[in-house]
Amino acid sequence: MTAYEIARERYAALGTDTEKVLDKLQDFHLSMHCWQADDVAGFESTGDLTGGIQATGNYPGKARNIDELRSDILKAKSLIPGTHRLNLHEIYGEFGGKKVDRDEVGAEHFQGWIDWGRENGTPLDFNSTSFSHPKSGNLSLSHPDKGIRDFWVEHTKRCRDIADAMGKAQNDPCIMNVWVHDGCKDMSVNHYMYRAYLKESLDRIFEEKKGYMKDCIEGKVFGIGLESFTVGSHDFYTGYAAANGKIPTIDTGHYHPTESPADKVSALLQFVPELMLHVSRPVRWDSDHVTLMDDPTLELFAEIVRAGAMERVHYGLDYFDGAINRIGAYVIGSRAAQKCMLRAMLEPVGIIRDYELAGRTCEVLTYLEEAKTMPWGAVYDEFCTRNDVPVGTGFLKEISSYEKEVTSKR
Ligand code: RNT
Ligand code: ZN
Repeated sequence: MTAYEIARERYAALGTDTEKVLDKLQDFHLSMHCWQADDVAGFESTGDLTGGIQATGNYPGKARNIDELRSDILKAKSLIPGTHRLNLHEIYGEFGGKKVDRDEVGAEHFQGWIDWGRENGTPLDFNSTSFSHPKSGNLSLSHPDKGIRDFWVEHTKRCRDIADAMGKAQNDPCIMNVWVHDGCKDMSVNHYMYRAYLKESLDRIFEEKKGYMKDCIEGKVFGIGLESFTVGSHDFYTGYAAANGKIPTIDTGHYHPTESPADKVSALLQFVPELMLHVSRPVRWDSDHVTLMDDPTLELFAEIVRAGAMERVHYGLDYFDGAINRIGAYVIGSRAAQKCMLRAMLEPVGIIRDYELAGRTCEVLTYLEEAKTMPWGAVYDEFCTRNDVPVGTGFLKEISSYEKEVTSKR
């Protein structure tokens, strides 16, 4: 008997059909973030990354242009089982060496990506980009100066047009995220005014109904350099999403350290249609370390499956570690997210639910503990084999030869 066959029997004894789970895992698509490949630099300018976020590390070989980025992403995808989406930011457009300001961008700058997505079986998602720009400052959509607000409203509206064009071309809605860094470094007394401006800007942005894209909005506890106040806090966006039928984005790095992102799932889904995830790994702050199969991520995916909400969630990744091999970062993080989803789907939740309802806490804990050491690893290995990608640490060899032949020469 193979390790998988043994695993299949052991799970069957708990009422879980691993074949069905493998089919569902095949249907589980991550939205891989394009920005791990180049530390969120983009192709617009060579300027610094500003606006509440920071990439650290100087590992050699980051992608310097669109061809390198595409090649790196395809390499990473070849080592990740299943089929996945690509999440682009506006600053990754094809600007052909011309200066295209953020309020001038259009779908034509993403036609190359749309074609690439089609050729490579990779649906696209999208993000407006309000950071790393001379007009960003500390405030963008909530700036008291109407001219600055108008500029960012125009940018974000154009991004929705681009997302709509992507969704139409791929015949699959493009999920567009709006995250703005707006906040204050120090004491401030105009909080109500900033939030009223943000609300008004969002109302203007979302005025036009779109058929092929979905809007999501991402809150945050604080941004680096903007520690004292965040205009787009979680309360703000939860209220906005619930009132307007928008999708909240749960970025796992965006909460107080002891707050559980997993606990948001069953609460938010009572009031909003869907959720977007930005799966990340905060180490002491929103440091965007590579996603691992750690407890908070396991819990997040378990909560989604227990809520029966797999189809109501979009699974974006959002980390950018410049300190390690960037292809490896994609592969490790994507595989970790898949393992969390796999373990969630393998959980013998039917049995545990019944025990819980019967007040049998001892049995509940016993089954939850046993689930941790069940042979889920053999099921994941089987998934890799069926998808023709290296099992276990096998992908490392591929990554080091790509490093030797490609990225180290940059
Ligand atoms: C920042 C947000 C945001 C960005 C990306 C690049 O804290 O998480 O999602 O990381 O848009
Ligand atoms: Zn995020």
